[in-house]
Amino acid sequence: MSDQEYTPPTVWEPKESGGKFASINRPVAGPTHDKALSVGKHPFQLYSLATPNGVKASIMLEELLALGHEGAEYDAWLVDIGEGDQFGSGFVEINPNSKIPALVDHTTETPTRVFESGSILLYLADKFGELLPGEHRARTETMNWLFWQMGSAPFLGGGFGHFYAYAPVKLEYPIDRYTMEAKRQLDVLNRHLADNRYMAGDEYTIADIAIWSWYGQLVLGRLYEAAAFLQVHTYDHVVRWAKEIDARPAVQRGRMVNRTFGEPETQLHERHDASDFDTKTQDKVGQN
Ligand SMILES: N[C@@H](CCC(=O)N[C@@H](CS)C(=O)NCC(=O)O)C(=O)O
Repeated sequence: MSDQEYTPPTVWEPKESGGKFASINRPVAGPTHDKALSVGKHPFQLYSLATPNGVKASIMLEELLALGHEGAEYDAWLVDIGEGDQFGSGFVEINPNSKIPALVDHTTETPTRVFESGSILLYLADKFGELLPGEHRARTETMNWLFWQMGSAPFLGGGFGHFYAYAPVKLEYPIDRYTMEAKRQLDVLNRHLADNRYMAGDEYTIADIAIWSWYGQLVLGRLYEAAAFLQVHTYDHVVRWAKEIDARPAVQRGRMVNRTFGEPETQLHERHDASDFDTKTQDKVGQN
C-alpha cells in the first residue's frame, strides 16, 4: 500500500490492505467455519470482548446485578475477533453482522438473540425496568443520546482510531478529517455536560453507559494513546462525568469481563459467577 494518490479502477477487487486487524476484514458476510456456541447455566449468555462496544453489555449486566436483579445473571464467553471467532456458524446465527457484543436471553419461550450494543442496552433496560426513565421527556432524551452514540462512534473508532492508530501508513488527510470530527463530538458532549450531571439529566441511564464506553474512556486516556493529540483534558465537563462513572463498582467489574489486554489483574477472560472477579482474573489463574 502506498500513500500516493489513488485512482480507483472501474471495478474494485479485494487486495491485502495491511494494518492492524486487516486479517479480519472481508468483503462478504456469513460464516467461515462450523462452530457451535457454548451455553452456560445462567439466564443470559453474552458473547463478547472488552472493546468499547463490548463493555457496554457487561457494564449493563453488572449494573442490573448491583441493583439486585438476580435474573440478570450471565455467563460471558470470550469471542476472539483477532482469531475470527465472530465468523463461526453459531455466532453468525445470533449476529448475522459478525460483530461483538451479542447476547442470548434463555428466559423467553425460545431463546431470543440480541445484537447491536445499543439494542442490547435497550432490551435489558426494558426487560428489568432500569436505567431508562419512564417519564416521556427523560426517556426521549435518553434515546436521543443512545442513538447519537451509535451514529457517532464509528467516526471516532472506524475513522479517527483507524487512521491515527491502526492504518499501515499515517495519512494526513484522513487523520485531519477524523480528528476534526472527534474533537467536534467531544465538544458536543462537553457543552451538554456543562449543564447536566448525566447525559439525560439527573439520572444515570443507558445513554451514559453507551457514551462512557467510548468517549469516557477516550478522555480518561484509554483509547488509541491519543490523549495529548486530542487534548482531551480541555473537555473538562466530559472528564468530570467520565471520572464519576468510572468510579462505579459495576463499571469497574464490567470493564474486566472478556478482557484480554492490560494488567493481568484487570483481565477476566470468561465470567460465569460473581466470585470470578476475585478468583479467576489472569494474575490468579496464572498462579494456580
Ligand atoms: N454497531 C455495532 C458495532 C460492533 C463492533 O464494531 N464490534 C467490533 C469490536 S468493537 C467487532 O466485533 N469487530 C469484529 C469484526 O469487524 O470482524 C455495535 O455497537 O454492537
